[in-house]
Amino acid sequence: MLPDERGLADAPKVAIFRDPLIRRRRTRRMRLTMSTHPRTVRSLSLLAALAASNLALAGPADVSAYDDLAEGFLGDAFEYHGILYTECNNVAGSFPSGETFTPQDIGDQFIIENSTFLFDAFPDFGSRDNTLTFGTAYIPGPNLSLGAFARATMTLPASASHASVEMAFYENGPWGGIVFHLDALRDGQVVDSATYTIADGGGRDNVTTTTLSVSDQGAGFDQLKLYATWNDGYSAPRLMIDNLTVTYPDTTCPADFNADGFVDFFDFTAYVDCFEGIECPPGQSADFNADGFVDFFDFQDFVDAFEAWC
Ligand SMILES: [Ca+2]
Ligand SMILES: [Ca+2]
Ligand SMILES: [Ca+2]
Ligand SMILES: [Ca+2]
Repeated sequence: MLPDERGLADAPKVAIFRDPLIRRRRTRRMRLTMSTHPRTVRSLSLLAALAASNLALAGPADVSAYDDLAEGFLGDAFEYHGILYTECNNVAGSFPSGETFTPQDIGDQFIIENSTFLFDAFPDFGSRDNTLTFGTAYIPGPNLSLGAFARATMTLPASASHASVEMAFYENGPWGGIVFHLDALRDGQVVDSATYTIADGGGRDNVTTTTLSVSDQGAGFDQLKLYATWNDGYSAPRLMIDNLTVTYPDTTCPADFNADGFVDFFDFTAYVDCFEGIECPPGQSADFNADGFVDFFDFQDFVDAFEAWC
């Protein structure tokens, strides 16, 4: 059988490790060789540096602009750019004035709002003509309504390293002092959080904009929670958002052998385990150079890729 006719994923390994005695001898030899190989020594030094930095490999940012969606109600959950939007409002809370609201008061709908007039007034904001707003209502056509907003959850299709969201809202008057929060979570635990406190100057219902951003702090995150609080409870300022921008790690890097978006010690051990025939990450083969054979050239090529950090 020619090398090209072999199944690259597992056939070479089977051929090499079929005899258990050969496998044991080979494994011992590989361990001995790897521990003394100069590239391995350099890589172990590199591991220390990577452990300190543990930076995600950033891919291109994905921007949810909402401009290709039709104006109208999206329901209490929807999916866009692979992101699942849920938990819209549906909570009780209060305003700085002491007034309270029920879930029914603020509605639970995600809404695409054609906001052309807003973009005329704030040309640097988001991307015309659509925004995402919340609650109970929208105004068909270029005019707009900033909906009542208490909370929303955005579950991401993959672990992300950075996210930002542009926000347009009313400040001053009854809204002054309410705090917007953007939390980034991994497995339900907050890994980063950003806040913005609504101004409490003169007048009321002055439209203004801001951007909240979160980063992964080295851990990656898979969920965003945007919400508004007053006095440790929910509040319901008026809000529309645009250009939710999420940066996912580049998982096409060959040295990221376990495909988690980071090149670190775990990739090194994952490759060694795979190379020794113990266990390979899903979809991975120890045949790193894809020539149909698993041999020391694969180990060298992996170390080269690991040292180059892709
Ligand atoms: Ca509109
Ligand atoms: Ca837009
Ligand atoms: Ca990895
Ligand atoms: Ca090979």
